[in-house]
Amino acid sequence: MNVDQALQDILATPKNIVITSHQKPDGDALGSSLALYGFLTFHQHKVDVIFPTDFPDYYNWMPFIDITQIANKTDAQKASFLNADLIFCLDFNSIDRVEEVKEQINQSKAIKVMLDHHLKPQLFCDYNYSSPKSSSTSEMVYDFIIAIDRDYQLTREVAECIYTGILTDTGGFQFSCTSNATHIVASKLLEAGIEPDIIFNNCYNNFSLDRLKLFGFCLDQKLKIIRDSVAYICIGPEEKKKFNIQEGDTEGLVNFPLKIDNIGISVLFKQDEGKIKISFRSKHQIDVSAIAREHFHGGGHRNASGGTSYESMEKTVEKFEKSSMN
Ligand SMILES: [Mn+2]
Repeated sequence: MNVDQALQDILATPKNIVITSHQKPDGDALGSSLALYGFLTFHQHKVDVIFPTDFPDYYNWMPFIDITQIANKTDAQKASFLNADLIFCLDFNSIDRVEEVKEQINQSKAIKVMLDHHLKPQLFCDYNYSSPKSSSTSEMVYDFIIAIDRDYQLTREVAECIYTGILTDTGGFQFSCTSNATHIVASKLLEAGIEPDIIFNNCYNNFSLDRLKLFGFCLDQKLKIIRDSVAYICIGPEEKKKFNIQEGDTEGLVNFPLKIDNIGISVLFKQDEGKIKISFRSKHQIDVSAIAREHFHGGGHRNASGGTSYESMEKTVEKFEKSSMN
């Protein structure tokens, strides 16, 4: 990665920095933010990590997780944004993904830096590092760190954060975004002393009994298959109540229908307050980001995207069935 010399010069002396990432932070949002936090605080910067909304409890084991803040519009937090010299925007490329801190970012005179790997970036920062070829923003943070400080000795904590982001965004090194470079970075992280089995268990083998039963129920009772190749699951208030669904509990469910040989697209529709949250997954060359972008106010990656619908569940599914025809 080529990091502009001007930005490197700015970072050469201690600064006030805010790091933020997208709503409902996932492993990559958390991993990239916390890795960058570890690196920047090592270089004596004063850093606040502020997420727009809360993250699932099963990430509570992550290094530095205790220093994170959730957006609350308190005076202290407003001051963090206003007094920041720099704001890092990680793992999102449109200001609409950070509704809860949008105003603070827009009002702040800080220099803004985007590090992101999603398609179709909106270049809303002063420095925009967009790399859709990278597996994850965490992999980009590794590149960023090395570009700025060749001699930096990767700590185990920072390595654990980067590995978490890479692991979760590649689905355990299985998605097409996993590259030669991804594995080289992973090898550096292993050299820094991370234990991959522990991180894997923390990220994936962490279900509550309710959550496992929810998965079983959805696959048994809610899975619909159309045209032999497209699968979808709808989750409404009933399931939410029955299985006591918590934030993050449906994470990963959308991947299961892809285990069927001839299924190329899998979608999860989840009723939220006043809207339906949609996750899209696909195999091979099938591009679900176009469906998400063109029909459901969303976007993302070719094989993994997200969107939102403000119509009823029935109408949303109908619209999806039509839009996925070609
Ligand atoms: Mn990501």
